[in-house]
Amino acid sequence: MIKKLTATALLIGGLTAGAAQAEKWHMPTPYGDANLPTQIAHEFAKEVKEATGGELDITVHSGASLVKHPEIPRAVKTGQVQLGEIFIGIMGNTHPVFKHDNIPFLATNFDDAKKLWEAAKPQVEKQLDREGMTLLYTVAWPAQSLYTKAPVNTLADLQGLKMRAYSPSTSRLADLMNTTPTTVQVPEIPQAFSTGIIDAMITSPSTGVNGQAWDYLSHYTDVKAWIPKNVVVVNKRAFRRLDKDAQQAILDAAARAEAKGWEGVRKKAAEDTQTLADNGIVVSEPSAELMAEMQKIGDTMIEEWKQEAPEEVSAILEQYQQ
Ligand code: PCA
Repeated sequence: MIKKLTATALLIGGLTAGAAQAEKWHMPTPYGDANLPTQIAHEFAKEVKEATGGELDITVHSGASLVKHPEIPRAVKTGQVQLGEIFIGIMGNTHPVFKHDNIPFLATNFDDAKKLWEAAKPQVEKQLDREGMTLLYTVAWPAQSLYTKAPVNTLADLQGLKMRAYSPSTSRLADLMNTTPTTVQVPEIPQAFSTGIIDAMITSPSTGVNGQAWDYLSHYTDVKAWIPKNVVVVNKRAFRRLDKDAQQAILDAAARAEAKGWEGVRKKAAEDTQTLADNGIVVSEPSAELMAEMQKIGDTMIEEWKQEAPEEVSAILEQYQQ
């Protein structure tokens, strides 16, 4: 434990094995080191270590190397690991409040996404707390757009295709688009395309660049349908066991991570869209017809979402639309 060891640990540190008193924490993350959220996770861990004089040493296990992504929420909840990073949308079946993150056309620019997050945050914190977890920070992804192997003018061009899904909401979206949802994790995207497991996906320019989308598809239609987020959560008991200084070090580093994420993602969105084009992908604006069709699906999904948890969802929507 870390309690009240600071002065002694620092003094003895020079003489004995140094980090002997340090508390070791493990932080699984879903995505690889090339991703902005993972880079921020590494910086977060480093800042906590520095601020606690090495007493709290967080190891980031990126790319789902320690815990598979769908299992990270449970690993943090049960205290198998002390903290972890999760794509909020994958918790959509745990409680509908997490679905605020993957609703098409509810928030499609970063200012709105931030506003939506502020509206959803109290509800999300409440649910996480019930699950034994405390929210530390979020990192947004660039807006989610459509990747295909042929141009798309209307939804009819997608009919019957196998569409990648990465959350309960995106499975539902694929259904409503008359495509077949297929769950594929990020590292498996290139192989899933080349073996015909999926024909299309909706994700960020960053994930397209990360997986070298130009190797297996040709068109990017910039529908900018929603702006999802990763959340970093800590096991409540593990956090409480820390002394006040260490807790504060975590909260301070988390606040910096949150600010860095919202700023960094804007730059990433522009850069990565350019990289797709530079590598030969046809980047185009969606047709008015495609947008109208997709927005209609978005409206349906908002209605369905409201019905799932009228009280919480209305609270989020009212706060957001204020
Ligand atoms: N990339 C991740 C989550 C959202 C994104 O842009 C993915 O495709 O799974």
